[in-house]
Amino acid sequence: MENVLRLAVQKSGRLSDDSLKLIRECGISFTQAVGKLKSEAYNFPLEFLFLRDDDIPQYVAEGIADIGIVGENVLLETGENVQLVEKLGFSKCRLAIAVPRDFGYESVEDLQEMSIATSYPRILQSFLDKHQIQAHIHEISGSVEIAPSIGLANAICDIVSSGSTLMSNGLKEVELVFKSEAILIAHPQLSEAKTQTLNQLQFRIQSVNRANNNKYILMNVPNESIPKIIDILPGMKSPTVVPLAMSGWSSLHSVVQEDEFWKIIEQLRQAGAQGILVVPIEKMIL
Ligand code: PRT
Ligand code: ZN
Repeated sequence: MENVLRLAVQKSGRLSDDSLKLIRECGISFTQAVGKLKSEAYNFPLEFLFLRDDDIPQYVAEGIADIGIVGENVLLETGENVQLVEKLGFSKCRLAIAVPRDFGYESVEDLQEMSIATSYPRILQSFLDKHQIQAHIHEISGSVEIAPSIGLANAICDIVSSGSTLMSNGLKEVELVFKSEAILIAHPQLSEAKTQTLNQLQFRIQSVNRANNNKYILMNVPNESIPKIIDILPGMKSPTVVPLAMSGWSSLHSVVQEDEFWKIIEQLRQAGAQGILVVPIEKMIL
């Protein structure tokens, strides 16, 4: 079928579970047989190719896969010509430079003439060029964090998430090079039929991600406090206000972003809101 999109996802690793979870949350059903390289969806024009993450940008650039889910760090490092369709909000991490904890690091100038071990030589080189630093890049494919302790390099440039790997190897983070998250990429010249399927998929992904980032909130409010509460609720111009059986009180319904919710909860209580309920949203269509 000419409208079937072939999606490249990581076979097994940090991106795999969240990538497949997102596809399932989009209402797309499939089975993944152990050890199999390919699979197809039952109820959406989508096929899967399970690959190593490093190969995904090239497969998509060459059109062997139409779309792919990969870390932005991997795309940038490979430099392949693909289209960035959507940031997906999971597998967030950063590429950072770290030095031994007792190194008296003051500024990026301290990297001058250093030897830096990394699996991301291209991204590191462009960071060094931007800051006019001459350093020696030592490319290694794994266990970058042990390079300083075995005398292979003075510093490293590696992916950091919680920071505990750096800490347990006696290193400290000194420069942020690049912030990354999982992204959906596409071949730059998809056919009309495949572009339509991609638009449908992207619409579903956006609805799922929006829902995951927002909560439905309900609270009981004395009528005289309604204007104050509406002021506190970010971005909502007209929340739903429903009268309660008890006179002088209303139930107020609104949608708030989860990270904002924790900032405003205390203000809502102080303004007189009671019985606050926070409910997950399954899909959110704008
Ligand atoms: O086998 P394959 O080649 O497919 O997988 P891989 O081993 O190359 O990649 P994988 O599965 O480890 O990571 C896939 C993607 O997840 C990366 O390209 C990043 O976009 C993203 N990601 C998110 C991470 C991390 N978080 C992460 N913490 N990738 C790697 N790490 C490693 C990092 O290299 C370091 O060793 O975890 C360690 C640091 O973690 P903290 O939490 O101790 O700071
Ligand atoms: Zn890899």
